Amino acid sequence: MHKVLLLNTNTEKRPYPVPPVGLCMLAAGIEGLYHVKVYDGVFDEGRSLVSLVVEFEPDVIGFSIRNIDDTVEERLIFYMDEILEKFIRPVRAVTGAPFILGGSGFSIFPGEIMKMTGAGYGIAGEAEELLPVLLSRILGKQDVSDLPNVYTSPGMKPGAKPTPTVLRPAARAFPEIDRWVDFTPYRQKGVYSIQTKRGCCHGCIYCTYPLIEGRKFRLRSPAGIADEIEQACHRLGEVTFEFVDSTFNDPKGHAEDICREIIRRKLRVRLRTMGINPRHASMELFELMASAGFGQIDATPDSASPKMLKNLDKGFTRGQIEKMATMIRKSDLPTMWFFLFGGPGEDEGTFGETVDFIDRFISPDDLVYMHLGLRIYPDTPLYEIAVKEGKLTPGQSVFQPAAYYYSDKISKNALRNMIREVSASRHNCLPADETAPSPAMLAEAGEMRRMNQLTEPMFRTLLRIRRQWKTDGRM
Ligand code: B12
Repeated sequence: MHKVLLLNTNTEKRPYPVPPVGLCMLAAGIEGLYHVKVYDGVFDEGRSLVSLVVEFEPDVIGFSIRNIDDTVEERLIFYMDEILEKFIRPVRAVTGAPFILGGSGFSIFPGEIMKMTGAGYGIAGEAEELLPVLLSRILGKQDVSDLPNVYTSPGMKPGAKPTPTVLRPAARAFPEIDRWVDFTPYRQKGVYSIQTKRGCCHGCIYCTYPLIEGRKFRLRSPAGIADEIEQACHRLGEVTFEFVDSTFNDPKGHAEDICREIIRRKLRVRLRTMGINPRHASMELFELMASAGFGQIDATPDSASPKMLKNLDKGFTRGQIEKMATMIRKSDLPTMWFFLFGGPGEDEGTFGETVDFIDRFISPDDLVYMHLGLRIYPDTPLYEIAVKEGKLTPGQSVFQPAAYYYSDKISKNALRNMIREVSASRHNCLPADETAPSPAMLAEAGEMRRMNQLTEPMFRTLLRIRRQWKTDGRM
C-alpha cells in the first residue's frame, strides 16, 4: 500500500490552538486506500518532522496551509515564511516525494503559493472527492490537467475556482480528530472542531468564505452532527466543542434543529460558536443554545451603522442587530462582539453610530473587539472597489504585502486614535491587536477563578480584572 503523509503547517496558538479538522477529514476519507499518517505542527512546530519523514518514507506528502497572515495590520504576521522554513524546505531536503498543497489559506492564494513553494500540486477548496483521484493519478504517473481546482507547477491554472460538490454523508467518515493527532494539548485551551455545513450565501464585500466553501449552504443532518459529538464525548470525556461554520444560525432552522437533537439526547456538552447572524436570531434560538450547552458565542455584525451595514452588504439592518443584542442580554449568553472599522464610506459619523450601539446595547460584561482596516482579498467586491478608487491597480497581488482597505473619509491615524480612545474609556472594548492579556492579568484571573470557583468564560474574568484595574488607576 502506498504511504501518504498529511501535514498541518499551522503553529498559531492565538486566540487558542485549533486542531486540523479538515486534514483529519481527508485522512479519514483516504484511509483504507493508503497507509495514512497525520503530522500536527501546532505544538511540535516542525521539530520531529524530518525524522518522521525519514522513518515513514511517504510516497506523497500533503501540506495543509490554513493561515497566510493574521489580518491585523498593526501586528502583521506573515505565516508563509515560517511554513517554508519549518515545514516545506526541511521536508524537501530529505525526500523527493511529490507535494500537494491545500487548505483555506492556500485556496485564497493558490497561484502565489504554488510559485512561492515550488510544490508540484495544489487543490483549491474542499478536497474529499479530489484528493483520492489526484493521489491515484500522481502515483500512476497520469495526467491531472483535466481535474477542476487542481493547480500544477509549472502549468498553473490561475483562473480555476472551487466548485464545491456534495458534503460527504455524515455517517461515512467523521474526522475523529483525536485518532489522527494527539489531542492532549488541545484539552486545556483548545477545542474540538465540528462543521455542521459548508457554504455561505451572503455577500459581505470583503469576505472569502463563499470563495472557499461555495455560495450554497450544504447541510449535514442534525442526527449525524449529534452522533459525531456523542462519539467524541465517549472517546475524550469533557471537551469544548466549537462549530466552525461561516455562520452558525444559517439557513434558518438548522441551528435550532441541531440544538434540539443535542438536548433530546441529553448530551452534557460545552459548546461554543462564532458567526451568529442577526437576521435569523430569535429568543427561541438563544434559549435552545443555552439548553444545549453553549457557554459562549461570537457576534460579528462588523458595524452597527445603517450606512456601513449597507456598504458592507451585510444583509441585515441596525434594527435587527439591536434586537439580537437585546435577546443576547436577556438570555445571558456570554458574547464576544467584533466590529470592523474603515470600510468604504466610514467616517466619524458612522464610527459614532457603532460606538453608540456598543454603549446602549452591549452588556458591559461582554467583550468588544475593534478591528482597524479591512484585509483585501482577491475576487471580492472590496477588491473591485479598491481598484475603482485607485487604491489597487487591476490584477495587483494582495498576497504579500497584504493590502488593507481604509475609507477616504477618515484617515487611518484618526481612526486608530478613535479606537484607542473608545477602548481607554471603556473596560470592555479592545483594539483587535490587543488580544493577549499581560501575564500579570492572566495570573490574577487564574487566582480569581480558583478562589471564587468561577466557571464563566475566561474573557469575562479578564474583563472583571480590567474594570477593577481601571477603577484603581492601574491601567
Ligand atoms: C472557524 C474559523 C476560525 C475559528 C477557529 C475555530 C476552530 N475551532 O477551528 C477562529 C475564530 C478561532 C479562527 C481564528 C483565526 N482565523 Co480563522 N477561520 C475559520 C474558518 C471560518 C473555518 C476554518 C475551518 O475550520 N473550516 C472547516 C474545515 C473542515 O475546512 P478546512 O480546514 O479548510 O479543510 C478543507 C479544505 O481547506 C481542504 N484542505 C485542508 N487541508 C488540506 C491539505 C491538503 C493537502 C489538501 C489537498 C486539501 C486540504 O480540504 C478540507 C476538507 O474539505 C476559515 C474560513 C473558511 N471558511 O475556511 C477562517 C480562516 C481560516 N481564518 C483565518 C484567520 C486569518 C484566522 C486568525 C489568524 C485570525 C486572528 N487574527 O486571530 C486566527 C488563527 C487561529 C489559529 N489558532 O490558527 C483566515 C486565513 C486567511 C489568511 N488571511 O491567512 C480564514 C481563511 C478566514 C479569512 N479571513 O479569510 N478562525
